[in-house]
Amino acid sequence: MPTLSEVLLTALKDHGAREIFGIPGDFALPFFRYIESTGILPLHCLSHEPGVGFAADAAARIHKGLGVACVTYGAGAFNMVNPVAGAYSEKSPLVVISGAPGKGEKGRGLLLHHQAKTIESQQRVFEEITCAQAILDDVRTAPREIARVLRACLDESRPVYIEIPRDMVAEPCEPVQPLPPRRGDPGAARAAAAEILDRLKEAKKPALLIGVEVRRYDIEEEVAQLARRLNIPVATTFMGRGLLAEADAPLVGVYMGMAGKPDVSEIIEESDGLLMLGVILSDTNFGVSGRRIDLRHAMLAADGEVSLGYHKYPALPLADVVAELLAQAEPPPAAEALRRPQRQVCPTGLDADDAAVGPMDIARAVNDLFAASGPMPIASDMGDCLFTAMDIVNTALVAPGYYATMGFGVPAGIGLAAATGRRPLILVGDGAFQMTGWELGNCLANGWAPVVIVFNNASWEMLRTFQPEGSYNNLAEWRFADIAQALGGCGHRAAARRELKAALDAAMADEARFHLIEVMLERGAISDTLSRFVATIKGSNQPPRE
Ligand code: TPP
Repeated sequence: MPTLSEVLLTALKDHGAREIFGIPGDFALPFFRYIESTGILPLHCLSHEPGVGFAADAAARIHKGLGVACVTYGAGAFNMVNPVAGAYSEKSPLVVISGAPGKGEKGRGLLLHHQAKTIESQQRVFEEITCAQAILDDVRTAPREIARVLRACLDESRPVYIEIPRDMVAEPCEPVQPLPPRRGDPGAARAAAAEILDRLKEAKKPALLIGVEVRRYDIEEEVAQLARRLNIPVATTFMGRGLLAEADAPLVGVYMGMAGKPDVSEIIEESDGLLMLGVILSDTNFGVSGRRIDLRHAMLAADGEVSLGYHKYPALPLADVVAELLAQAEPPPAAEALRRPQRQVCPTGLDADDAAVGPMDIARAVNDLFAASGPMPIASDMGDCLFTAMDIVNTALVAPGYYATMGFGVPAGIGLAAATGRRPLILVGDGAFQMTGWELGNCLANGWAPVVIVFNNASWEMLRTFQPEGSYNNLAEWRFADIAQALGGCGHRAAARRELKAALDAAMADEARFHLIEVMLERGAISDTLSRFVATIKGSNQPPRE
């Protein structure tokens, strides 16, 4: 009979996991030995648990399946609370596996090292930010527990928590029988789809707004097909940027309300039949709309239910609704011209001169690069780099667009490299790089060679835009390019546009190691999108007028 460790690893693989990111500790070492000796899934060790969590989250996002982060009890797992909270809020199916004290070690009357308050404190903390939990302390129930938790992870597209006591890893255990995906009532799906299609038919200006769940449930192709069949314009939310990047769909761009492009805002805000698929109703996706969308009249399929105006169809998974919409939607009449909305026009043609680089020059340079060498998947941190990414041509993008944690970019780029085998582009501010940039030191040994653009404005610039007077927003000028070589990569400092172009060319010519391009930006030089975003947020945060 296999061991509990082998059973867990095989179940992870059967549920779509492709690799494990981790950092061991004594409570996790016995399980790590099994990860390595069985070779069921490759293991990538990083340097700090936040990096582990972000990398596994990004892998889950790009795989459209499970990401796995494996850590030790207490000091390791608590270090990962922030990335797991982010994955929960942004609906990323991340499996947290934590080693734990052995069953025989509990109840000795001694406090165990890494214990915060009680032995169960860690589990209780993670209960708040995961959708299902299991403690594998009984081999008779373990296969069912593993099946339940992994099914929930995929069905809800949220993190789950598995704790494995260190004296259980070698126990013989029956294999896991995977559970079927959760389905909705077919009658409810038919009725909801019929009602949605009726409303769309009645509308003079129907439109589709799509969000991250479309990728999480792997239905991008179906949604693209639906948009073509309905022949209506599609926008993505801020968080959904990158969706339908490779699909043939009437995509108009990213909806960001008053902070976005006016033509896209008009299509969404003036629609009298707005269908939102897999959209998270967050302030970054919607607050910037200045409440110009009347959510009471919009149609929303997300979070496992469908809301149509004042009534709901509960327990209806997004994939079921989309499948039924596709089954019922009639193709547009032959006479109707197929909508080919103009895709977003992104800035190109960097002048490689001696002028100082601004954020929009970075977008321009990257667009030129993608036009010449093909697009790369992008991992972006929070900060102006993410707003700049809105002017980069639509390509696969992972970013904390709603939860907005810093520190995501570099480890998420590593997650993309490990998960896809492709070379990613990482966009990161200097403040965020200070948090997790060291993880680049793990690239050489693993064969990852990201191209990293650090937006170095010696500042927490996003915060400065909200509160310009605070001197605490000034950062010291770290010389990031200089550390690249010591970490096994190659560094470039670019203050002039000519230097930026040369650095990108050098990075593309060398795929053997990571390239860190430190772009020197003036404090206060921000992207067009960030300046609109800040103006909008500042406006909407004003106290209501009497
Ligand atoms: N800590 C975390 C983990 N996440 C956060 N979002 C913040 C603090 C608050 N915060 C939001 S933006 C920001 C801070 C501190 C500054 C970001 O600075 P940088 O990465 O240099 O990007 P820039 O704003 O300069 O573009």
